[in-house]
Amino acid sequence: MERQNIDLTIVLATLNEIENLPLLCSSIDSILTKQKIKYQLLFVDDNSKDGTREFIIDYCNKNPLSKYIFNESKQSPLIARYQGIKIADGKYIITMDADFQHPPSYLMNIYNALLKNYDIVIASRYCKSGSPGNRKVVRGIISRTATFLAQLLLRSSRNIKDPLSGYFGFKNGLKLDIRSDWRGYELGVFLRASNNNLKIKEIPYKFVERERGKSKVTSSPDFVKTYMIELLRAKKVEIISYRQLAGGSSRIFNFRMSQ
Ligand SMILES: Nc1nc2c(ncn2[C@@H]2O[C@H](COP(=O)(O)OP(=O)(O)O)[C@@H](O)[C@H]2O)c(=O)[nH]1
Ligand SMILES: [Mg+2]
Repeated sequence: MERQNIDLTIVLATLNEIENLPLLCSSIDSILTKQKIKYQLLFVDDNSKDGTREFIIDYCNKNPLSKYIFNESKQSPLIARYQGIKIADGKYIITMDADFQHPPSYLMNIYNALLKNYDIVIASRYCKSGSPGNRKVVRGIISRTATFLAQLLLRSSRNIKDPLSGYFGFKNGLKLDIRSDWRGYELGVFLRASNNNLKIKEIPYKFVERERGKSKVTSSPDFVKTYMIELLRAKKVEIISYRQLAGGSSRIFNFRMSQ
């Protein structure tokens, strides 16, 4: 498939999202079709058992630009998104959650900002006019603490108000240093750590609570441990990336995004 013919790829990591996915896809379809954007949905599913896979197969049969990867065991949102990005055909890529916590009504704001020549456009809960919504106090504390740690540790995330937003778009072809055996959640952190001198914009959005289906990430028992390891890995990626800018080289990664 000729990548340049497709304007936009939307990468959706899914794990048992049958209560949300059909509705989400039709909402995305109606927004992007109205705007005459040539797009593909790219699903990466980790062995859902609730009918999500059957829906994805049916959707891709009806929408031949769209495609999917089915993993036979649970990977993680980080790796699922990474796998999707590697085979994305769009000139631009947007990653979003499949549970409506990232409302599709902001897709065009992200896409239009990308067209203004930004490398990355982040839908941000914490920039002016953005909002984290009515989340539970505990979830708010976890999110703010995790955000603070990313800003503290990573130079490439320091000036980003919402460095852990999973709702963001970027130009296809940016470098992305991740190992396929890493587990984690925050692809945006690695994307910024892998590249230097990116033009980044944050645009406001209102995060909403999940209404259907179950959260898997924040409720997972090893969430904190996995996130801390992930941050340290991103730090290493960042150090190597800055070192390369200064003239060195490294070969620790077992695969890289191709242009
Ligand atoms: N492929 C894949 N998708 C996942 C996995 N865990 C969560 N997701 C998807 O990633 C998105 C965010 O997950 P969610 O559990 O809602 O995260 P939370 O809102 O931070 O608790 C949703 O679209 C999930 O279906 C996973 O292990 N593999
Ligand atoms: Mg969620």
